[in-house]
Amino acid sequence: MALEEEIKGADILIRNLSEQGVNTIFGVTGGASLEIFDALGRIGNKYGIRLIDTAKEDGAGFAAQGYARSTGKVGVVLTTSGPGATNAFTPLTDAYLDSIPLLLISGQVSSLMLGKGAFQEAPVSDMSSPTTKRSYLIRDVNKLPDTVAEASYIAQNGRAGPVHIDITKDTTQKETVFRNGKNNFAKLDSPNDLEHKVRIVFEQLKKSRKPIIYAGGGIIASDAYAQLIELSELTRIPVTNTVMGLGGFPGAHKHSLGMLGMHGTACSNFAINGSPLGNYLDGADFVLAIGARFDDRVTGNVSEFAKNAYIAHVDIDPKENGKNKTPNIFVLSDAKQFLQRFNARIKQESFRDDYSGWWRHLDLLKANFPLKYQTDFKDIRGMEIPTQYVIQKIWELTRDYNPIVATGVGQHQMWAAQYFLVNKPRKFLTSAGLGSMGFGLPAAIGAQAANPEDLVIDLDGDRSFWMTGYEDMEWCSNGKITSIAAGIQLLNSITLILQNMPNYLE
Ligand SMILES: Cc1ncc(C[n+]2csc(CCOP(=O)(O)OP(=O)(O)O)c2C)c(N)n1
Ligand SMILES: [Mg+2]
Repeated sequence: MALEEEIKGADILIRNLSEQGVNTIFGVTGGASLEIFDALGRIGNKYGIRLIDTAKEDGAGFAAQGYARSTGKVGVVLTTSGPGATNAFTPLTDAYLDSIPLLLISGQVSSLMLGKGAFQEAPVSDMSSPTTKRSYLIRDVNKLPDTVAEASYIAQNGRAGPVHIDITKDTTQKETVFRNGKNNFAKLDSPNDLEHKVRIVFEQLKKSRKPIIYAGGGIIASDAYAQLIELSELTRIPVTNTVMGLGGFPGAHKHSLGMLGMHGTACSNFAINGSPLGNYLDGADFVLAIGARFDDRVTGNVSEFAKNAYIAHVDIDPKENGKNKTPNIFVLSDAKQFLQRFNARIKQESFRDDYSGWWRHLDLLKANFPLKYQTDFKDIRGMEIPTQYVIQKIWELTRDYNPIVATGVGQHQMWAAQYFLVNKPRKFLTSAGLGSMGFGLPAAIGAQAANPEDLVIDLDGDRSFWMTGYEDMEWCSNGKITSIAAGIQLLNSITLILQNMPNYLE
C-alpha cells in the first residue's frame, strides 16, 4: 500500500473546516497565522472556502456575525496572535451575550516560545475562556481534526455561542496525514419529561384569562418561527418580543404587541406588568417565556416584573433556570420542540380561547399608548426631520423586499427596533446583549456576503458608524463589493447606509 501523503497542519485545518460546511472566512493576516492564510490561498478554492479580508479584526468578527445571524450557520473569523486575536474579542463577547454561533481561529506563537513573552504573544485562549462556550489551545497537529469538529458542534448546538481555537504556528507547519474530524462531544439530553411539562403548562394556560407570550432570540435560533405563529393563531395569545426576538414573530401581525422592556412599547409592558387603564391593573396572569432570559432591560425591577403571572420559562440552557427570575415551571427544551408538542396538545384538546376581554383591553392600550414622535416638522429640507420618521419611511419603501437590517448601538438602534417592523427571522441584526458600537456596518457586509441577492440596509448612528467605518473604505477601495454602501447620507443625527437602494427604488 502506498504511503499516504503528509500535508501541513494548516492544510488539514482548511480541509476540516470545509468538512464542517464552512464556505466563508473573515479575517486579517499576520505572522502567527501566515501558514493558514497561505493554505487558504492555495487550496481554499478547491475546498470551497473563500477569504474575505477586512480592515481590522473587530470588523471581521462583526462581519462573521452578520453572516451567522442572517443564515444560522457558524461565522468564522481568522486572526493572527496577540493584537489580532484581542481585537476580535469584542465581537466574540458580543456573540456570547447574544448566543450567536461564531468560531474564532487565531494563530499563536510557536509552542517553544509560549510563556516567554515572544513577539505578539498573548495568552488569548485563557483570556477568551470566560466569554466563550469553549476555548482551545492546540499545540499538537493530531488534535486539529477532532477539535474543529467539536468546536463547530459546540458553537451551534445547545444554546449557540462563540468558540475559540488558538493554534500555535508550529502546529500549522507540522506535516501529517489528513484525517476527518470526529465529534466526540456528547449530545445534549432532551428532557425526558418534556411531554409531562407540556401538559402542566397547558393546564395552566386553560385557567388563564390574560396570557401573553414573551418571545426571545431562542425562537430564531431554533427556527421556531412557524410554530410560534401557529400557537398565537390557534389561541389568539398576544406576543411580545425581546430585541433579539424581533422577526421571530411578524412585527406587523395583529397579535404582536411590539417590543418589550425599557425601549419597548407601553402596550407590551402594561400588558405584562399591569396598566393604568381599565380593569387590568394587575397585568398578565400567565406568561409563556420562550428562548428569552429576563434581562434587566426587559424586566426593570425584576421582582415587580409579571408579578401576578404564572411564569412558564422554556429555554435550552439550564443555567437560565431562575438566573434572573424564578419561574413557576422551567422547561429545559429547544423552543421548536416545545412548541411542536404544545401546539399538538392544543389541537388535540380542541382548545377554545376566552380572551375577548383581554383583547378589548389590549386594543385600548394600543390605541391610548401608541409609539409616537413629533410629526409637525417643516419639510424635508429642514433640519428637524425626526429619525423615527426616516426609519419608518425606509421601512415603508423597502418592506416588500424583506430586507436584512443591521444597526449600530444607541438611540437610532432602539428606534430601528420600534419602527422597522421586520416580519421574518434573521432579518434584524443588532448587538443586543453587549451593545457594541461598530457592529452595524461590518455585520451588514457579512450579511450581504452570505445573502448576495438580498437587500441589506445598515441603519447606523453617526458615532457607531465611525467605530468601524474603515471597513467601508476597505471594501470600496478594493472594489470587492460594489453593491455595498451605494450611498451614504447624513440626515440629522442618523447616518444611513443604503445598500442597493438605487436598484430597488427605481
Ligand atoms: C464600543 C462602545 N463604546 C461606547 C459605548 C457607549 N455608547 C452607547 S450609545 C453611544 C453613542 C452612540 O452614538 P450614535 O452611534 O451616533 O447613535 P445615536 O444614539 O446618536 O443614535 C455610546 C458612546 C458602546 N455602547 N459601545
Ligand atoms: Mg448619533
